[in-house]
Amino acid sequence: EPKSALDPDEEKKLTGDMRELYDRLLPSPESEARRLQFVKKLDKILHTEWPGNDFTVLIFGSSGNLLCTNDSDVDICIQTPMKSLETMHPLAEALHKHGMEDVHCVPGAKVPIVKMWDPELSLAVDMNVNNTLALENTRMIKTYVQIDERVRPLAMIIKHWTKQRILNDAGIGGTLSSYTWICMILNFLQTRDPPILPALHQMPHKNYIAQDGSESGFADDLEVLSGFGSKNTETIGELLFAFFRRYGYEIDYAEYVVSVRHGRLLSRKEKSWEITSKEGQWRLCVEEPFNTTRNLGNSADSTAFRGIHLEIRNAFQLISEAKLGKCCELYTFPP
Ligand code: 3AT
Ligand code: MG
Repeated sequence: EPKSALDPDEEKKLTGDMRELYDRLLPSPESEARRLQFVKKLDKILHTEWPGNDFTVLIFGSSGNLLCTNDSDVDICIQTPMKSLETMHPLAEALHKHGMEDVHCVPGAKVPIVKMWDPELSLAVDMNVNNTLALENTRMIKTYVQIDERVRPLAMIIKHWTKQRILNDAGIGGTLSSYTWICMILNFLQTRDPPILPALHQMPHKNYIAQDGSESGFADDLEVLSGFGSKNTETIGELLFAFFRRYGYEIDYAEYVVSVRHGRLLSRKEKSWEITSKEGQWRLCVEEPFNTTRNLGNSADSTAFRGIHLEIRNAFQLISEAKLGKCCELYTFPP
């Protein structure tokens, strides 16, 4: 019963509105410059505090994968042989001393991180030491974004929608991280007919052994990859409509696992992620592309996911009437 396609004039309006919103979401050169300035500043702080040590400051997350907006945080990984920094406390102290505000360690996180606010550059920063895993998934996302020009506007708009509706806080909110949403978008584009994105892990590539010993690697030669989706002529408006239709009505969450690594849906059976409790069928399953035993959907329990699913259906309804503005309206707690 959900509408199967947009009317041509609605499609035109929606695509036009998306172009306009996308232009507003793109980070300004000034905001990009502030991010780079922060890297330089941090490098200087590290060398002042611990002279004679080796440090490499690397950007990952949305500041490195082409999907950030002006107000995205900066995700930073410090690579150093100085093991004592891995506890994060000396680092937090030093950063506070150099004018960072609201510096605090996040103990519950899977990887220890320090969060802070730089008042001089107006930047929120998440920082870790020697956790290089996320650098590879950042590079993977960036590669996918560069393959087809529809990926960036579509993903930035869907991310914007998740933020407005408060659906992207894997920590406190019990919803889904930006990274999980991005994997859902990539898999959606891999499974269009004809596909817009390939499965990079399934194409010939050089192997790469990550620092934790796990084998990773994916095809990354853009000369070969760009133009992959050109047989598909869908517009970004049609794709946004189809995205909400897919996750709102088409996927049987009791049966399937979203897999970017394989570029298709896997059955829960072939992953051995079968439902063990009644509650389990309502969980979203998204395979982490590098560490495939991890389910990125786990951050939302069944109740939280039911709420997310309702938000997706609500978005579908509004998008099927080409109401992009209404769809991306800020969530306010019901009075
Ligand atoms: P925002 O623009 O900040 O919302 P982001 O892509 O930077 O989007 P996050 O700040 O939530 O997303 O996360 C920063 C990076 O950390 C993104 C990804 O490279 C990595 N990451 C986040 N969650 C996971 C996860 N569950 N497993 C592996 N890597 C992750
Ligand atoms: Mg980020």
